[in-house]
Amino acid sequence: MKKVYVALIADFLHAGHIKVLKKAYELGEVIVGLYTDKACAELNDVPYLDFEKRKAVVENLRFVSKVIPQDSASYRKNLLTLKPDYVVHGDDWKYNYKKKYREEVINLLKKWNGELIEIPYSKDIKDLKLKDELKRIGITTNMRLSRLRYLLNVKKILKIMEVHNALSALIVEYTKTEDNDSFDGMWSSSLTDSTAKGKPDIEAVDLTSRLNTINEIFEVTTKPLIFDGDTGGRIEHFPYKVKTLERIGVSAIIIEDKKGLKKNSLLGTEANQTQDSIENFCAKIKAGKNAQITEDFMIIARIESFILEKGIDDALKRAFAYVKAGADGIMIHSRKKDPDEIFEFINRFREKDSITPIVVVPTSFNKIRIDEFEKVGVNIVIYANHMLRSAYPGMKKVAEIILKNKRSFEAEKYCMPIKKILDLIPGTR
Ligand code: SPV
Ligand code: MG
Repeated sequence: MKKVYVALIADFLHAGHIKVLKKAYELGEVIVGLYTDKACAELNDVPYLDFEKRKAVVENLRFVSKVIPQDSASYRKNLLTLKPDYVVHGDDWKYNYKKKYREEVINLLKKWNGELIEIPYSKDIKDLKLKDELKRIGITTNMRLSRLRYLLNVKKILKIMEVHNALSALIVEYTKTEDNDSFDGMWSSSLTDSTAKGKPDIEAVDLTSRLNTINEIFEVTTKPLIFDGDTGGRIEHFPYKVKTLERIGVSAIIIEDKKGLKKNSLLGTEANQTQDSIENFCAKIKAGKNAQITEDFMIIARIESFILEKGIDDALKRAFAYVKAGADGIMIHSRKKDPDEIFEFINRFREKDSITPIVVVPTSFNKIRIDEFEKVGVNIVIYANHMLRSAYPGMKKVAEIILKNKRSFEAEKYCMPIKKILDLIPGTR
């Protein structure tokens, strides 16, 4: 009996998979290398069903004789162990981001005269299309809520992008690079949600209004969302906030250790802002954690010591106290261009705590790449205001041009063609 190897994610089993497995079965005994959740993450294709759930389905298919884990996007380890006579795959990987793994498979198979068999993939069974369909159908509240923790478990670092309305969120939902990279989730920023509503970032936009924005975003997207909870408000009110956010499917709230009238952190000491005591802030974290109704919701504590120039020892002392009080993550903020204080904090925090997720918001220290953050142990990077800041300069310019020219012709080149605007919205055509 010949040995046949097929690697699968099998999040949504479809006719394409069956076609591949059927061909493999005709060739011999089929061993499926099922990508582990981490291997899927390497392919930027984190499944909705975890490994065990996917395994339960695949191992019961009649074409499959055995399922083993493939713990990397590369086939190398499993192929060297099994030395199969055949590897079977859809021919779509000749052209897409999996090309490099295909080349590796071909070279490995040469070592024992194995053969790669490729099955033509018809357009209508392309994975991508199925996933777009799923996005159109939507996602359940629980699935969206729990997805942030799941992503934190399977990916080394998450990229979160600011959204302030449904259209900006659609852009975040669908933007993808050639190697299948995309944003992992969304940030509901207090700064940009307030600004989009024409109000200052001082907790003047109330929770109901913030929730309206989020509901509109959730209607058209599937990615998880982190909520900028400002100071969290009064300790007595905070438990209600947590429950409300959970109920609509928000994955996490970040609260900052300031008190009184909050002003935006990027104003620093220019604004009159005060930091809460460690004791009070820990009590707020605890009140939130006690109120939570799901296991997956996260309360992340944001430290403002650098913003208020209180130094690294204060920041670290607060970080450890907040984790002890139950915080599910620590966000350390800075408004300096030079990232030294941020990196020193991360290194010193990681010496004592290798588990608690660290969040950074590199608005000022914007030259640091995602891989550099990953190397030092950051888990979440939030691009906190870029969708809003990139959208409005264009609007301002066009408003001025139309007034000056007394017609819109001159402004046309700064506007997106109507057809392209329509293409931003799935289901328009
Ligand atoms: C926000 O986006 O509202 C934030 C981050 O809180 S910052 O503006 O840098 O304070
Ligand atoms: Mg904010």
